[in-house]
Parts: sequence; structure tokens; C-alpha cells
Amino acid sequence: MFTFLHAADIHLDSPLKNLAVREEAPVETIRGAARRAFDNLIELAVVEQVDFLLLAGDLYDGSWKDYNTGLFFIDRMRRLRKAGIPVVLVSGNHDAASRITRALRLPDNVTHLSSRSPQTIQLEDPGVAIHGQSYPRRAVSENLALAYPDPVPDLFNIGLLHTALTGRPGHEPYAPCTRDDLIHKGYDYWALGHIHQREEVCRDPWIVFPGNLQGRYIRETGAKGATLVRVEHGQVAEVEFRELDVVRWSFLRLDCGDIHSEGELLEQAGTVFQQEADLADGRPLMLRLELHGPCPFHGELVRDLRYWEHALEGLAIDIGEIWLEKILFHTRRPGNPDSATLKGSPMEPFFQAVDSEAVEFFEAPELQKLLDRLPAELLRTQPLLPEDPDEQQLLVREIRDMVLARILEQGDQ
Ligand SMILES: [Mn+2]
Repeated sequence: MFTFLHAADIHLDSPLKNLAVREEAPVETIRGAARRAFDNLIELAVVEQVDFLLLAGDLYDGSWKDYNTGLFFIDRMRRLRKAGIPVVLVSGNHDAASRITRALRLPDNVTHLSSRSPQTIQLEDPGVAIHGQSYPRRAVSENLALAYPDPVPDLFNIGLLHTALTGRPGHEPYAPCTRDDLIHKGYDYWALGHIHQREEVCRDPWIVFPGNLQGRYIRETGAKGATLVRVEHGQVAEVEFRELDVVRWSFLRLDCGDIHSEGELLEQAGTVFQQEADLADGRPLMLRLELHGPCPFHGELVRDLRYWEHALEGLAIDIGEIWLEKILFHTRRPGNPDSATLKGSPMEPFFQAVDSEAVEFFEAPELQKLLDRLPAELLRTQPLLPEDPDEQQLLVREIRDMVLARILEQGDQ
């Protein structure tokens, strides 16, 4: 019997992305989260006395600014060396050979598989063969799995691969391959990386994306961690997800159909905040809250968004270490039509325009002209408008709902 740990997409010292949180938010905690989650991984490996650790790519987020990131990694690898735990890793698109310009000598318990061709390493004690190939450059468009060697007879065979399989939303389609390509290889376990959402792709044989170790922004919500595998008599006996993240991200949607007053709003928001805090189990929580649906209290809400933002923020911080990353006011008056039912009204072309591709909206020359007139200081710290397509879509929807709410309010008077 033996056990191993499988993790991927650590993104050590990743720069903070799309982090438009308020000033009071624990930015330093978020910035250091990947390192602390990695410490949790090392701790788990030692406590569980695993036979080896697999890292399936994107350990680093591009080349390091200085040696600090690499030194941190080496220090943690030395801890595992002391505990007698070997580590096998491949690089992915973010830490591809061509992107890491500074190399450090790794301790001898760490094997970094070649980027030139698939490589196999055998660990005699548990009787394991680990096959894998690192990315030579960022964009790998060929099917790397095809060239992986045949399984070694009488050993437990593992494929270590950074891949998008046949594609997953929000992830570049690198090293594409099908589930069947992997199944037909005849290995006992495929330790995949690249997709940040945990997924058990197949259970016979096991093909697993462990997800990233630590959520970095609002698109990486929920519990994050590594996968602990127990093998008995040459077969996978147990595959277990272990939470290792130190900051939790969560996107909450609150249906506001029953909210008639400030008291009801705060009570309902408080209930869902508490539920999320319980799930986060003491970790600081970064929350995005969407208030949505027809809402009897809508008129009061849109009258002073800042007031409600502060009220909800205050509520969150009273419950625990909860930070509201963003609040989306997507409610509407009960019985009022949404933009789809404005057909034939003079406003129809406007709503058609904003409902179409958000990208077009952001590329409109009129918008660029406006941006050009803004003082440079405004643009220095971070881009004024989101660059991420999902974020753009959200912003356009917000603008649309705001305009719609204003128009309907005018009509009521
Ligand atoms: Mn990747």
C-alpha cells in the first residue's frame, strides 16, 4: 500500500488579477495566499507521510521578478527531502522552459521532467512509473499524451500532464487530447493540471484535475486544494480531495423577491453571509454578492447604491472576516419588464446595442475617445475598464440594468 499527493496550478507569487476590492480588504493576505496554501500542501505531505508528491504544471506564474520565488520553492522542497518524500513535476504553459529565465538547482529529491521528450521516472520503493513531459514553450498545440511511453509492466503507472483535454471554458486549449487517448494509454492514474476547477474526469482509470491550490480571484470560487490518493494491491483504493486554501472566494446570488425593507434585506443577506462563512471554516472570505430578480424594495435600493454598499459591508464584517469584493445590484421592480420585453419601444435599439457582444461595446471608438481625455493618474494604478471578457459582460449588464431602472422610474412619475 502507498499514498501520494497530486496538486497543480500553484501559481506561486502570481500578480493579483482583476482585484478591484475595496481599500480595507486584506490585499496582503490575498497576495501571500498561494505561498501559505503551498505550505499547507507541504505540511499535509509530511503529516500523511505520502510516498511522493506530483505537481502537474504552472508552479510559477511566468518568470520570477527575483530569486525569491524560486528560493521559497527550494526551501519547501528541502523540507520534503528531510521527510524522505520525492517530488516529480512537469512545467505547464505559465512556467514553460522558455519563460523561466532564471534556473535554480533543485534538491535531489525533486525530478523536473524534460521538455524535449516524454520522460519516465521509476520509484522503486512503492513500485511506480511516472511518465510526463514539460512544456518547452507557452503555447503547446500538439497532443503530448500520444507520445507518452507504454506502461511499464508490473508497476503502478502514472501520467503527469498539463492539458486542457478537449477544452474547458476559460482555459487555453493547450496540449489537447481526448479522454479516450488517456484511457487507451493503459496507465493507472492520470495526474492532470491546467484546469483550475477540480474535476474527476474518469474513474476507470482515474483521470483527475486537482484544481488550483488557492483561488486567486472571483472566477476561482469554492474550496481549493490537492488530491490525496491511496493505492492498495496495485489499484487506486481511495481518491480524496483535501482543502488547503487560506482565503476563500465565493459568488453569492441573493433572490430579492421577498425583500420589502432594510430590515429584511440585512436579515437575508446576513443569513447567506453566515452560511458562506461556515463553509469557509474560519478562512477570510472574499464575497461577490449579486442582488437579483424582481424586488419590492428595488426603488429604495437604486436610490442610493453607496448607502447599501456600506450597510452590506458593515454587516459582512460583523459576521466574520468577510470582504465584499463587489456588490451587483441586479434587481428590478416587480412586474416591470426587462429589456427583452421593451420590443417596439423607442429604447429598443439602445438595449439591442448593449445586449450584443460586450467586446464591441468596449472597442467602440467613442469610448476610446472618452478614455483618452481622462487624466493619466487615473489610469496608472489599474485599467479603468475590465479586460477580462466575463468581467466586461458583467459591467455591460450592470450599465443596462441601471439605465433600464432609471427609465422605468421616470415613467412612473
Ligand atoms: Mn496552465
